[in-house]
Amino acid sequence: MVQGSPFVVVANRLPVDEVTDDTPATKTIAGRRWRPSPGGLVTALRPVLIDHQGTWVGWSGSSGAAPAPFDMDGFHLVPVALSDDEVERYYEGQSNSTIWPLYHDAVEPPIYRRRWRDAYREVNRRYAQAAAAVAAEGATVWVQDYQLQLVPSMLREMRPDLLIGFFLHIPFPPIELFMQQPQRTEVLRGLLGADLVGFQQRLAAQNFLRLARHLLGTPYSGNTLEYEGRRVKADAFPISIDVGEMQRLSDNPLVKERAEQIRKELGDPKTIILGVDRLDYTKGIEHRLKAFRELLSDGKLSVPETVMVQVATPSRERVEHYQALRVKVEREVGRINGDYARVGVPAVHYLHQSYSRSELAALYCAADVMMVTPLRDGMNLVAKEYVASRADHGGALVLSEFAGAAGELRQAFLCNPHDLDAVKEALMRAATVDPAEARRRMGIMQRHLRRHDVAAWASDYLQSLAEIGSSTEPHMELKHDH
Ligand code: ADQ
Repeated sequence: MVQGSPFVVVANRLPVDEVTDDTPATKTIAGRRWRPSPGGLVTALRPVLIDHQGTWVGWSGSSGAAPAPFDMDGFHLVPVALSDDEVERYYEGQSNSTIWPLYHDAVEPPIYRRRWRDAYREVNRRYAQAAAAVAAEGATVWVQDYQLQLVPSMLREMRPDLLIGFFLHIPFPPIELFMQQPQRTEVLRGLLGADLVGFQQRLAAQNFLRLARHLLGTPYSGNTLEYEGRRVKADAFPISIDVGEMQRLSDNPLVKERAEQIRKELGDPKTIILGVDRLDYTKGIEHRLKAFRELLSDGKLSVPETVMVQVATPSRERVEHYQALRVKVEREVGRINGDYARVGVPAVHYLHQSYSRSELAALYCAADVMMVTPLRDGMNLVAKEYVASRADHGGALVLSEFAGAAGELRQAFLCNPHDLDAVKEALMRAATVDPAEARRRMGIMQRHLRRHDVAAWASDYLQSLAEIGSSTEPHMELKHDH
């Protein structure tokens, strides 16, 4: 363990999973096995972490005593301990039953509990302490996401020498919604501890600047505000995916073969409609299923010419809202299949499972229409993965206007997911689009993604943070030229 990292990432989770089997690429430390967990964030940050003896601070995923810090994949990992009670109150409670729904337009009512807020504060302090202990003098610390909104100010208090960034992966709500939060001033002050607060969209950065003026009377000009004698910048940095990985996967002959096999297994339909989401009420899965059912009932679509595949990855299964959603989605799937399936020919294939990257790529390659219709979403990486995997320029994307991705993927078939008729219309337009027009749209979106991948995202953010650093205290220089 190197003392004093010049670059520290702080996130709820470490980019590793504990495994019990003998899977390859695992590392055993003190009798426990770890495997790197794939993800855009770690892919983008790995080169920066490796170049700068970086450290990642986060929870290991299992409750109880934290494992000792260890090295993996070329950088250091510092596990933070969470007890069962803290997992329930900080993670399932305050993070995923209060903040998550509130920041997603309150599409489910947020639940407010004092004991959750207390745990959130205590746990945020623990992450801040871990980062403060490991960061070198003048280091850059990048805090990630809604679970850790108090970390920037706590960290600044402990270590005023640090350059602190924060990035919010989910939407930032308008003032009227944010003001519901009993912890509102504390959260805002927490975020203002950062030098740069990054959001997925410009509108979110605007919401933040306006909120600071409204709640604390903090003046701002452009996207910079003055707070306690410091400058804090709020800006948009739309996150992206590892475009190269997705293209390589979809070019792989085994993936191509698997895509064909999927088509066959589905009965060689004319149109395959695909949805891939975490099973989350923000993703609009129920609305999408209803739109499909109505189109079958209107006679505009029929089985077996058209089939739908809905992958709904298990998620936050101990949280009440998620349990209720699962029941509703499965009831809707049952209803559609009850009315429109035949023996051996389901109308909807519903898969409540996780898949490998290559199986996901094969599904994307097999899908004629991809439905990404969240009611609200910070970005939505699935939409970008689908586009990146269609180097053949085939397929059509139906995309919600309420996904951050809609700000970039303008050639998708955009729709308002709250308006069932609009979802049906967009689905029909995508299913019946002229192939030349579909290719033109996909080509433009592909070109956009090639220039805006996740490495460019990380580099833009860190560049912007470094510029703030060089105009204030002397901070350690961080190169980010990948
Ligand atoms: P999420 O809400 O989790 O992310 P999303 O951006 O779509 O949503 O990312 C999901 C990821 O999980 C994708 O990379 C996808 O491939 C993967 N995945 C989905 N189903 C899977 C399955 N069955 N098996 C394996 N992998 C699966 C949050 C915000 C988003 C924001 C991201 C990144 O809610 O708005 O885009 O963070 O900032």
